Amino acid sequence: MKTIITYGTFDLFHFGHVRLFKRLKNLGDRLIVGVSTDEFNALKGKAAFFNYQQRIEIVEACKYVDMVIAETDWRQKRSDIIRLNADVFAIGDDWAGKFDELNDICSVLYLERTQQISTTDIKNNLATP
Ligand code: C2G
Repeated sequence: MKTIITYGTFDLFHFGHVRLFKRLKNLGDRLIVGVSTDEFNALKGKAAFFNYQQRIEIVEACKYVDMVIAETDWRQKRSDIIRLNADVFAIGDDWAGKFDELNDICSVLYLERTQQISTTDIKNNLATP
């Protein structure tokens, strides 16, 4: 069984996230998603609209997702990949090159982001009178 793993905040879940998960699931048999906790988001300098429990409820409901784990630390990826026997670590290309050091234990892929959509754009558009 080929396992894919990815990580993110996934706030205001949108079709860019869905298209990422769909592509990731098509790469293998099992997709594991690490969802950033509210505390880790603070470390990332992000304030999500939905809290951690709400965001994992939404991500778990996505038909492409097989397992959700908590992302609490920048350094957990290596141990997660080993513990969960992940074959591929993949993430959007806004992170291109940032996780290459994982390529001694799994394939590392950076997938093109979906254009014209982002959580930030949604927030900004809703905030504009
Ligand atoms: N994404 C995408 N297309 C978009 C928006 C987002 O493909 N239009 C992808 C991002 O590239 C990322 C994932 O969706 O792979 C989640 O994006 P965020 O929730 O913004 O996650 P991020 O803050 O990048 O956190 O340790 C890794 C970090 O937790 C990633």
